[in-house]
Amino acid sequence: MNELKNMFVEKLKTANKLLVFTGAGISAESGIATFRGEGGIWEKFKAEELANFNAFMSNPDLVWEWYQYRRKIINEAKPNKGHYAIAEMELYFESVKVSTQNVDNMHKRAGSKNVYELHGNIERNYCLKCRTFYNSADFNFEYNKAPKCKCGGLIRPDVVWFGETLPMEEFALSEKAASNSDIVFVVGTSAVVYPAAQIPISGKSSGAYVVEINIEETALTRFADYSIFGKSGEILPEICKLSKELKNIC
Ligand code: BV8
Ligand code: ZN
Repeated sequence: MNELKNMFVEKLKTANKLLVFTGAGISAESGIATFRGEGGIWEKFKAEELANFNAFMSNPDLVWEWYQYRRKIINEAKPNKGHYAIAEMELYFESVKVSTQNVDNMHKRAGSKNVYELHGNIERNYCLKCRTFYNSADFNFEYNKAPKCKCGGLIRPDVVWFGETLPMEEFALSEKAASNSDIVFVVGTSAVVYPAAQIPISGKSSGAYVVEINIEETALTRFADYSIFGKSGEILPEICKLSKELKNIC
């Protein structure tokens, strides 16, 4: 075990470029429920019932209400020490990029400058008909009624639903970052949703050192060079502090 740790410290010392790939687990300590864990938001509902286009078209108010419920939780939540540690690490490395599956805006709120949102952002919405964008903050959208655009079209959340393709640019930039990084951190994801879960694997096949941070084993653990089991809100600040020391930045 110690040997692995020493290897990790060595990699951290010499690394210049990092990619941090995150999932719902990094926001758990902000009080934002994950998807698949116990107490996860999908325990009550099935993803198929809500996070897909057909569900929205057949019952727009139900799906809209679910997003309003999540927005309320996210607006009342704050980034946690894990989000802030990733933002701070930008001071100690040539580049730190974040590729997130989360739609909760927490990385940007914590100050991370290069964030690729693979599954969109719950704060943004757009009209199905004329594609006019609406920020949730600008509109006191009604809680449980899917709003209509001035053109009469239905407004939907700007998130990627099941069966929908990911934003090409965010995905391509994440793939490129994974392939050019010395270390790819994989934080708080069950790594079951594709094509997002492909990102760390692309990094690995391009020679990146893959470090997983999770409270339990996942589908990705067997790919990882080093797995650190525990809460990301506790582990990431430790890694940030170690990085600062290793780069002997006072
Ligand atoms: C696509 C946004 C091309 C919305 C999400 C059949 C038909 C169509 C597609 C498919 C199909 N079969 C498979 C697919 C592909 C499908 C897929 O992968 N399905 C899976 C479930 C099998 N993917 C898609 O549909 C994608 N699009 O493929 O398009 C296409 C087009 C047409 C037809 C075919 C293909 C689109 C996927 C995006 C779906 N949108 N969310 C919203 O948020 O409402 S997915 C959702 O899952 C979130 O984005 C979430 O981030 C993501 C991944 O989940 P995780 O983040 O990993 O969260 P999870 O709860 O699972 O895990 C949390 C982890 O954290 C756990 O490991 C836990 O241990 C850990 N943890 C908890 N606490 C902590 C912690 N770790 C550290 N510290 C802690 N404190
Ligand atoms: Zn419109």
